[in-house]
Amino acid sequence: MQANLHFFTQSFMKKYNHKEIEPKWRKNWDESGIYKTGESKDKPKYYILDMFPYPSGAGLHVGHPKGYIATDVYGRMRMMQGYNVLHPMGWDAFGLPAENFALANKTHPRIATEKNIATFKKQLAQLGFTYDWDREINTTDPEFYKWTQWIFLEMFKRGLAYESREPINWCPSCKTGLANEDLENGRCERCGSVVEKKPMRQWVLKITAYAERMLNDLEKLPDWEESIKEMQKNWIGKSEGASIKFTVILSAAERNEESREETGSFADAQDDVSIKVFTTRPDTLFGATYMVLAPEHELIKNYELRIKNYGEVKKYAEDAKNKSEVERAELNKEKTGVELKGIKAINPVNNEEIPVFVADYVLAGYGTGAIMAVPGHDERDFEFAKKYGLAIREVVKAEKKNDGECFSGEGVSVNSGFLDGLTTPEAKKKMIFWLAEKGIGKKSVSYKIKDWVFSRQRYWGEPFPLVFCEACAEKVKSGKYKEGDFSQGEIVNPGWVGVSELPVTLPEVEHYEPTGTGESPLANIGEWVNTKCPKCGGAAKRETNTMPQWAGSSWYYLRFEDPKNDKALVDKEKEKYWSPVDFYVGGAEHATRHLIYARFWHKFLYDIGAVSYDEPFTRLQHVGLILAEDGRKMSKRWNNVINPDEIVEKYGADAMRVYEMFMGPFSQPVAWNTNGLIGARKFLERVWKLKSKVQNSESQKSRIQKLDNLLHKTIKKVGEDIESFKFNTAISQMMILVNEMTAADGLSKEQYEALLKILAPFAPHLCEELWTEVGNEKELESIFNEEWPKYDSELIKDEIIDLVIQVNGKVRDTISVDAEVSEEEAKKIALESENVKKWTENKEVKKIVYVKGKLVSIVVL
Ligand code: ANZ
Ligand code: ZN
Repeated sequence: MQANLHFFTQSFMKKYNHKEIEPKWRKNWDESGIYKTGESKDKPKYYILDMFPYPSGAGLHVGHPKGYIATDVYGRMRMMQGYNVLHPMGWDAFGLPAENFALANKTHPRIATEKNIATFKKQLAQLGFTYDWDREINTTDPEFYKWTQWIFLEMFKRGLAYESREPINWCPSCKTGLANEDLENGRCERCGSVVEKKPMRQWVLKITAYAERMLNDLEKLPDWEESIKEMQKNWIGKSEGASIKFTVILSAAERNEESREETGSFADAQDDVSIKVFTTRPDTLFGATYMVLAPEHELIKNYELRIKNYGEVKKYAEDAKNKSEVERAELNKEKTGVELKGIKAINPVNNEEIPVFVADYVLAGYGTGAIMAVPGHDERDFEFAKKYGLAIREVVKAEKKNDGECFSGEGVSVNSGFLDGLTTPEAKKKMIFWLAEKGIGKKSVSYKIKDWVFSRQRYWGEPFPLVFCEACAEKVKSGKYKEGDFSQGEIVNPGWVGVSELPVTLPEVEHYEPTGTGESPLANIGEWVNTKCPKCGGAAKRETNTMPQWAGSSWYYLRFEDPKNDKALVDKEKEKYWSPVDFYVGGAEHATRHLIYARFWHKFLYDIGAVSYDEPFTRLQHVGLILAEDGRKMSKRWNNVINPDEIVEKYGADAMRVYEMFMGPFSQPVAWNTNGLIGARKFLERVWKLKSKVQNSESQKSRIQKLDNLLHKTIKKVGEDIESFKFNTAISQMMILVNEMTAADGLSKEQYEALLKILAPFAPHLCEELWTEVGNEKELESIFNEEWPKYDSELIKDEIIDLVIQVNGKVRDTISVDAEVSEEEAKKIALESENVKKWTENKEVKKIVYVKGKLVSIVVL
């Protein structure tokens, strides 16, 4: 009999075999369509989104899916909580990475991209995600980029896109212009080359028109991480101050010279020559003892004849152009510069003649590209003045300051005439008032963010829906047209005409390598370039630059709400139902790139009535990197990449999912560790084995009930921890529960099922399997159709607690008492303790304090 029973249990104790379970359940989910998302009005919606990947040739490594697993866990919990969950996936497939890969592998970017997408999709599929693939999108699909072009055109129509020839960042290796957001410490973010400044024709989007709103509306985002909001604030970089005009004159020596030659004064020859500066400290104007121009400042070029040492100045300016902006702005670097001999500026507040320098610590792209230097109160000016022996004047009194140091804080104005005695904020106001009265200055705001350089000289991007027409250019320039003939964009950019028939598809080319001449390879395809002007029917040429990689990703999240719509980028009703994205998860590196661009486009779409909310993402969470076992970034270069396919094959997708969520706090970087993965696998095996403990016999009931306290505590904690993305502590709590369950004599079916339900978001395949094994084997049933378990607040109360008793701050006893003990009772118990009595006998009790559930503190004299 005994032997028989043994045999019986053995045969029922199938081993946990992920290779059998996992594909089976994925097939089952596909067939039941459990993850298909509709707009069911009877349920609350929840839109959870991963930042979609660009499908690189290398495929996924184990770090990539970390965020996807997290959103999957969260989304599954929301499903079980009764939400209609949208959790989609797609491909950000245009742009340099895809194109560089294609070039290196000598394949057309489209073919390479298709292949890469297939690989990514296969790899993602085996991790058991809830993605509804009916909603898959791909930014390189003409049906998708039609709407990217449409948005651009709407911006163009309203004058928010303009053609510019300003020097921009140029990557000599990627052979394309770049936006500021594409740089990392002055280098190309993609290839690491030092970026040059190069004047180029390009399209620019007026993101600065939205700077103020993007800044202010950060306040509408309480569920964004503070650190990311702070990065956006700094990137937008709003400074308030004043702009001030300084008149430029000939230096005294030159003036004498000129009057002798009777050639007239500088001012006669050049009316109103002045330098405009932006300053955040107008209160320090009395301390401005010299001025500095950026090497690119136009006054330098324009006054070649007036600058006595022009050769030296020019050489300095040329050299400066080879330095990166970061290098130039470096606070600690040795300051250099050259005085512009022959001219001076006049400080308007005291009429002093002050020298003018060119120096590379002043940047062309910020403020006005010129500064008033106040060496007494600006660190960089201070260093410069010491080096060149320029006057340093104290005009702000610090409360405490060491001699011979520069004070850049706020204080009280001194040596400043009508400002003396005023605090810095008062003095700023008064000075701005004075400047405005004289007509030489006014309140001014400056932003660090620059308009978005939006064209690339590459093949693999969205074509611009624009043509250039000479005839229309003439009409616009001559002004001989009726109102309504041209849009604002067409007037701002004479000759450029919008193509309203979309999409403008990317033509096939034979050579898609960048030309390097500043023209995209599209420029070589005559039959595509030469076209008809949609406005006047005359001969026209297409724009041959393409859009940057960030274009499609600036609005893709809207398309998931209605991916197949060919009438609009998103249907109004569907948008109202799904938007905004409730939870957005992705890499922190996007804080000042994608997330800035997307907020900008979204606000624009809001303004033109295309969407109904003015912020796209309600909650935002960044993912901490998974590093290689050696603690370095996973990279082919270090040969330390771990491929998820091998992990899934050997340990199973569920083990990998549990492990990645257990590795450490979600937002922190953490190194991969195979032992940890094995630990996760063992945990799942214990859950598997627990099945054999499930019993229903009445006689076991009381013992089984002892588990309920821990079970309900675990239900509570797991729910709360998933909510706040603390997956690691959720899992460790489940491990504690599983240990207790393993040690217990038995376990009820309800208890086991509750465990399966809260573990299911992490280990979906395993839990589905066990769920049917314990008797829920209806066809196409799923644990994810079950309700998320609720905890019983009565059951989570601790019955007995340890009450600590202190006398004059020292612990004298610890007593086990009922958790619900009253204050009066607790005090009584404390005073009656023998250990306590020793310290209170013959003393006067001054005070007794009870801290609920923890402590009685007695003070005696
Ligand atoms: C006079 C002054 C006195 C300044 C003083 C500061 C302190 P933020 O806060 O970053 O906006 N500045 C203006 N344009 C510049 C440029 N193109 N390149 C380098 N520096 C520039 O910085 C504003 C301050 O940076 C401005 O205020 C100006 O120096 C300098 F006690 O003007 B200040
Ligand atoms: Zn035309």
